[in-house]
Amino acid sequence: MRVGLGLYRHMLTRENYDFARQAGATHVVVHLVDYFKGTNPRDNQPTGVKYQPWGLAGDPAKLWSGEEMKRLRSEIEEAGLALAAIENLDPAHWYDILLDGPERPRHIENVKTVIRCMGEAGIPVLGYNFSIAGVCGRVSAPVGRGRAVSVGMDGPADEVPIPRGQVWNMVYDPNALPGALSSISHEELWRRLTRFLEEVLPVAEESGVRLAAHPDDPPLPTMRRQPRLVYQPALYQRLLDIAPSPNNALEFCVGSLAEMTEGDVYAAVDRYSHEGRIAYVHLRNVAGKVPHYHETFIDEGDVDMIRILAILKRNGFDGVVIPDHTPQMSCAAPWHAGMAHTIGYVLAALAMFEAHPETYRSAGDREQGLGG
Ligand SMILES: [Mn+2]
Repeated sequence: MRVGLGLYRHMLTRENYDFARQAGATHVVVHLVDYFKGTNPRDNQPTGVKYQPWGLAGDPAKLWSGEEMKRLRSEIEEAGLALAAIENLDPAHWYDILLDGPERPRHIENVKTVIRCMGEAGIPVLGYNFSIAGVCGRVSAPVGRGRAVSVGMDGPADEVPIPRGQVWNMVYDPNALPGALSSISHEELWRRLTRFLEEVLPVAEESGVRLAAHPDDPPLPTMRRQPRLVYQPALYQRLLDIAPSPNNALEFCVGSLAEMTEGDVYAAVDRYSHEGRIAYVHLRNVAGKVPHYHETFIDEGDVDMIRILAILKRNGFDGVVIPDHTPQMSCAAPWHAGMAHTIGYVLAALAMFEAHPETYRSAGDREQGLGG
């Protein structure tokens, strides 16, 4: 098991690579989507308004290039780290795959090109979130330990429809006509995902890139009058069943799984790490389940994180674990402090496993065979 740090686009600097190493990470996961274009980049998470889009999507005519990826990889390696994954596609490059619109054939080519470039640059994992509404409907409030500002839900979300020109909580067409997206069914969303995987997975296999699906955050059956895909653990299995390929994998988000109203997060970790379907892990603790929950620091909340890490260790998981979001810590660098705190906790657990193997050897025994 390796420990990594996820970095947003505006954080891809030598200073942050050094920070990652100082905190004890050996790997980084990078976001190339700029969520904060036209917004205040000091905010690491959307705050306040529930349905404020993150920002303007990228340039639909300009894909991320192989040169850019190779340059990024060498910068990261020069800093003594490894580039483990790119997390998320830019809505500008694939919105009509999600929406089944007229640009879909071109957008399928876009994704294939991105995957081929990743293969050439030696970047092994592409995290994605097959979601129309995206991460939304949550509120920020000082409800964390020590009045830390944290995100969560305080009841069912208002079903505010998505304006045209937006998808996945970003604006891809600022000049879109007025009006809202029409609702589709869950089966239609699964049909779109299945077509996407059928077309793109062969290229991922040829390129040596694993596609890693993030579950819905927050995991509710619908959001903004659109269906969601993976809002219960059994739906993760449905996604894997579309194709048995090892390149059809998971960006396993412990926090999102723990927020789900059904299933068991330990059983899911055990099953998918045992089966080798986890490309990388988002580690986050939470208190409560949808639609009443909030994100917590790693060492509190409902999930026994030592047990999660012990199951991964026992199953020989050799991928990367990164901190997901954390509550903001009251200091000059709220995001960095939360990341360092989480990484320190994970490193302590891993050191304990090395020194005292009995602390992980029986982990997962209770989970074997339960399924996810
Ligand atoms: Mn996550």
